[in-house]
Amino acid sequence: MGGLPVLAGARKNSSVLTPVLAALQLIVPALKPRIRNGDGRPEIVIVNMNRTPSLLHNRSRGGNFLNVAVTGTKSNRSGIGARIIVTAGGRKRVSEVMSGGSYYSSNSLVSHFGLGSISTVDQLEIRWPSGLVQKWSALAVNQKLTATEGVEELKRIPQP
Ligand SMILES: [Ca+2]
Repeated sequence: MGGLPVLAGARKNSSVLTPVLAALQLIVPALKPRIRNGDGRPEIVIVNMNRTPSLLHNRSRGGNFLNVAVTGTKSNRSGIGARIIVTAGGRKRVSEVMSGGSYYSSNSLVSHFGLGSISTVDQLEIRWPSGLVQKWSALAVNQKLTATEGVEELKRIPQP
């Protein structure tokens, strides 16, 4: 792999991951057919100091999922601090949009919810930093939704 350790899979739609994957695909064209973003199996990219990046390729079988991106209007545009609550299969899953993780690390601004064999999301709730709370119900799985603060309609992007 020409100095690029591929340890485990990758996808294209993450705002953080996309530029890194584009760079990786320029470096190692052989990776291009194998790296797919938004397939419900997230990858991890490690940007090593003074060395080539490492890609942790997710080769798991995967299951159903929902990816949620947010755009603030009254709150900050990136939606940092928004709390996303997904209720499905009798359980609640919570994610909070954060700008960073630990030292020299960053998280995707798109929240990923793994749902296994669950085929419908009962409810999606977003609690915006401004205090606004929005809810949607009966949503399909295996798609990326983009919610804009204060806008009732969700932008839907089917995923491969
Ligand atoms: Ca993937």
